[in-house]
Amino acid sequence: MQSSMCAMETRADTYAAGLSKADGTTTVKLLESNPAPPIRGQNDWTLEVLDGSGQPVSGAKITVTPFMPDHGHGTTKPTISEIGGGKYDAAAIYMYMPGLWQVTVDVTMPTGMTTSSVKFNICVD
Ligand SMILES: [Cu+2]
Repeated sequence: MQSSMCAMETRADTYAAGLSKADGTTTVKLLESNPAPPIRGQNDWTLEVLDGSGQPVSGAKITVTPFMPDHGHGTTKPTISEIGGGKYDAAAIYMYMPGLWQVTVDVTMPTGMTTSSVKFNICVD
């Protein structure tokens, strides 16, 4: 019998394209995961950064840090590149173990003055 650990994981977000997280006036949207929903293994995410007026933010500095809170470890570092129009590609998000991954997105605004941090809680089987 197949069992899904994630079906029981109440801490996880339900993945949907456009999943949105906010910290203060900054919003980060997970526009798309490839594959969708995210899988155990390699994932590529398209993120969008919006300011307090809902305007896309170009030229932000982004870091993406996956971490397994139950095991106290991370993984390899994703590769970030700016697409334009407030969109950013986070490639090689390598969630190599089944379970809950906290994927933290840290954003430094182009002015360098404002930093924000959001977490996407993703379970992979
Ligand atoms: Cu682990």
